[in-house]
Amino acid sequence: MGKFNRYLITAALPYANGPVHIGHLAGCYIPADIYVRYLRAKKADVKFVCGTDEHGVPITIKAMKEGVTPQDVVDKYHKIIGDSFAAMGISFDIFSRTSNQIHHKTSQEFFLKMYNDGLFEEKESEQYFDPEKNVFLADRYIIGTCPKCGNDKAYGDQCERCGTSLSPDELINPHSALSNAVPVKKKTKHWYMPLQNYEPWLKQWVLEEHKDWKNNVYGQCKSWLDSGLQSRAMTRDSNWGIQVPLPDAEGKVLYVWFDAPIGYISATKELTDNWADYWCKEDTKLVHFIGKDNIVFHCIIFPAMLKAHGNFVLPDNVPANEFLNLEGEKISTSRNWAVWVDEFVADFPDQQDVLRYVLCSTAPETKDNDFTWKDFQDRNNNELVAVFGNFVNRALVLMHKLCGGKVPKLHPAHIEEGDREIISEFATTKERIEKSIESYRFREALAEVIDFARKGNIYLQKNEPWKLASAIEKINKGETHEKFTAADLELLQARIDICLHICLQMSANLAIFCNPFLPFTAKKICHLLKVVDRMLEWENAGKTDLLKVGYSLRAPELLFKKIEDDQIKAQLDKLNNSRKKMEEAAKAAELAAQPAAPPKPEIQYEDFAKLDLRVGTIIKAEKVEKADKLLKLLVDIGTEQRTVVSGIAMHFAPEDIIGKQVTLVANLAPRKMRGIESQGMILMAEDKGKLVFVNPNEAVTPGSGVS
Ligand code: B3M
Ligand code: ZN
Repeated sequence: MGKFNRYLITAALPYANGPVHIGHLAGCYIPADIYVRYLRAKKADVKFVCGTDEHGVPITIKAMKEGVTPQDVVDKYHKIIGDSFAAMGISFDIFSRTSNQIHHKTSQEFFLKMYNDGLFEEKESEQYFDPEKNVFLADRYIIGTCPKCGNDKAYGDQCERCGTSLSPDELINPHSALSNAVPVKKKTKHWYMPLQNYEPWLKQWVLEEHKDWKNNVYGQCKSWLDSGLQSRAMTRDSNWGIQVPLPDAEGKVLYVWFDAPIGYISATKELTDNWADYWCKEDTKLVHFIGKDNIVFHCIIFPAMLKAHGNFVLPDNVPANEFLNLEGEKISTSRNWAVWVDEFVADFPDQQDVLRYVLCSTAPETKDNDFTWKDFQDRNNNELVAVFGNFVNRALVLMHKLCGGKVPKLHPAHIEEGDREIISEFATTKERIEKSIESYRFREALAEVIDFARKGNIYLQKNEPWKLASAIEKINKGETHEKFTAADLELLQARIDICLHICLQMSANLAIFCNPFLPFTAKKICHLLKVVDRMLEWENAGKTDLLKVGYSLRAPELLFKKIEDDQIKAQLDKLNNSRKKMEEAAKAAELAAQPAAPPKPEIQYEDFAKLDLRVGTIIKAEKVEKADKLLKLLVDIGTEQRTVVSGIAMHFAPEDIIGKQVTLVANLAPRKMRGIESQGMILMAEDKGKLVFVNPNEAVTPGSGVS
């Protein structure tokens, strides 16, 4: 790891406007945690910082939707998010928040230094303004009709229905989300960072000096740099955020993407008085773990800020992941298509390592990837239970059965080729894991861990110590015809000992190898092997003598348990139901917002008098075959019974409407529907999508006229 003497590892600061889901974990928190745990095991000097991003438009929108203050929102989600990470074993050294005083101060000082060095352009521009609420409107706060798809709830920056990015000018009928007023344009002053001035340096630094960055990251940077950078406003008009520290800047706050990455610095300050060692000394390796949507901010804008300010180290790497989908669809908060971490922890207590395992093995390291509950079950049952857990369990069970509960001897004189082969795997596996982790290929590293257990199972299967044991038993009972010497017996026991000695040393190594990925499991193995957690230090990896001969170990306990079909079904049902509920709520909201039908043109009394309206009683009702919406009714109108086909099957069950009185248009020309002649039409009132019969408010004789 060469020229670096300390490590500063950051994970993106999640917006405190909602809980975190598995996409967040897979995108950056699990990879970052694996890397940090590995570094700690190597006894590197490392700090792992994170916290919640508590400014910006998403927070204020959430507050507006929930009718609470932005402060309420961030307090609530800072806690929920922090608890979720802690439960998942994400081992931050600090989980801070950007609303802290220290962060406000740090960000303002950063801004002022750049300001005093003359690094901002002050520019006036026209921005949308809400004349009723007297505030400037961020693009998100302007709502209107999407010119592409007609969605009348498109935002000024994007239409969430068709995904088009928009600018407020493109919206049809734009109005303010705060007041419904039509926004007007108004002049406002802001401080811009001329990113184009940093372009030559960025091209050199990223495109020439960081060819080692991941393809997806390098590619995005290249396309930004190739298309040319422009000045970007580093301040906003808002009342939620960090005040611009200048005298003539009332109502102006720092742009959230200006302050948020500075949050990494503030969090380090909060963590340690030696923060400057981590941020200012050239021998620090700074690594930002993020998701792909944050690449430009971490690879271009924030480095340009650090460079402009001076005295700070720059990131050595930004190993961003792509996105994780869920059951073949994009994870979506608004459609509630997500697996929320707090809910996972509640539904699968003590199975955090299973999620860590699955999210690492399917991590979207090079391209978007899919999480499915079936795959979650399969990987647990076929890999963690059947390979990893099974191997450690067999080693312990057999040792208790065949070696008296103590670590058996190795008997060097009786070692064979197969033993030597597996022993050589200890060191090579360690090297491969190191290499993969150090190049941010965590899936590959984790596959090596499981492979090691798989090799253990094969080795055990080949040596079959249980068969050797039953051979010894037979000999001792005199159940065999051949002659056996004491030396023969000794050799058989030696072979059992060697095999289990090796399997137990492998189990100890598995604890060390899996520790960065599956920390809860590593601890469990230490407990079973009665070793202290210090054994997990990386310098012990690959050693073949971690457990002392004659040392007695604990009774085996299963490391992983099978996940049953009904658990998976419950998760899929939950996912589908929650989405259904969201869709229904959205539909209901849409209907509720629908105005009553527009007025129709005036008619004369004669037009109305043409209608023969009569009260009838429904005496029979049944569904029309192969027509979801239709009911076939028999209506008694005194003089006769009429068959009426009515499109109300989605609203009423046939058995519930028998005996109900209705108003019938009795002289409507008959019409065939689904082969049934409909002899009239029933009047209905429609109330925001709900249908109600129009009938007299007390029972009348069927056939009574209505006029
Ligand atoms: N809060 C965006 C996000 O959560 C943003 C990251 C800030 S990292 C400095 O995706
Ligand atoms: Zn649209």
